[in-house]
Amino acid sequence: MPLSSAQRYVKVALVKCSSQILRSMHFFVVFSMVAAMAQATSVPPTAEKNSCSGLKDDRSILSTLLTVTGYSDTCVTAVLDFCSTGQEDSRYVSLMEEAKEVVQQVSVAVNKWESRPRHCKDLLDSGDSGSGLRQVYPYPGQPHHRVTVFCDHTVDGGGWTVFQRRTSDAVRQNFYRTWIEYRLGFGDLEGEFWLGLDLLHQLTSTTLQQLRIDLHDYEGGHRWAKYGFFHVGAPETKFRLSVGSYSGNAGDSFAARHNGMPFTTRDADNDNYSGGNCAEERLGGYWYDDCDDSNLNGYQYIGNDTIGYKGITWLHWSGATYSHKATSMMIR
Ligand SMILES: [Ca+2]
Repeated sequence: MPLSSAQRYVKVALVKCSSQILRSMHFFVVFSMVAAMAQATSVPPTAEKNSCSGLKDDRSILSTLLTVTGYSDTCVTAVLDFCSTGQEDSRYVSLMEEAKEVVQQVSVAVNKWESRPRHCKDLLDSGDSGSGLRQVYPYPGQPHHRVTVFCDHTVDGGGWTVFQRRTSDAVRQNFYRTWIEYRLGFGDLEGEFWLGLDLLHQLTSTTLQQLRIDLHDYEGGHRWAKYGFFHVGAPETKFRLSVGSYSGNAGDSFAARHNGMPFTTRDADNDNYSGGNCAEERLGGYWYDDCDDSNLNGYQYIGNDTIGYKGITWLHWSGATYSHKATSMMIR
């Protein structure tokens, strides 16, 4: 249905107001919202003279929505006040043309941004089935903020973004690290590494993610654990772990004990162990309880060559005194 002159003016004026936030998604959202509202309340051309009545009725809702979405009070008031002035819209024809152009440009930019891969599953879906280092854009509203991740398309259908890996390669990483190191990540993405809690929070916050953990022992054994839900909380929650819905053949040494726990490092004790710091006890950084059923960031002892609990352990497969040869943790 055609838009009334007042509704067209509101749209045009909002476009002009929007230069302050043109680079954000807000613009597109608001424009769509206003267009939808205008459409819902649009009237036949013959009724244009009284066309403000619908907007007047919706004024408080519209005003709240626009303010919350990022427009200034002044801007919103000016646009909505138009309805009570009875001005004709003929003087805004060129503005309308300009607005159309801006909207076109924004639509193109938004579509381009939305088609960028957020993680490895997006890359796989777009036809890139090669495993290895790839660039992704996981930050909503920051279309130029790219990060490098390691994609694994060799396991369980592929599309996995790896965030932790232990290997038995000659070059080993130290995993007994500080809070800031676990936040920012460390190591070699093609060898041993921890991707970083900040990024992990981001990667698990935009869409529902599964977690897959693979474990290898020194005798050629391989087992896995998969979780239907995995989320890492914001920094304010100390990167609290939400994980559940186990399947696999390694046993659940992760969700049952560690779900709901904040992260702990040797310099940031957020665990449930009143006798000390689990990160110091277990030589790693993890979502320790008091302390753990698994310790995938523990010290790289070899097999049974450990005094217990300090190695790369997974209680329900190999007990507390066996340290694994290789592990990976990845999301999809
Ligand atoms: Ca403690």
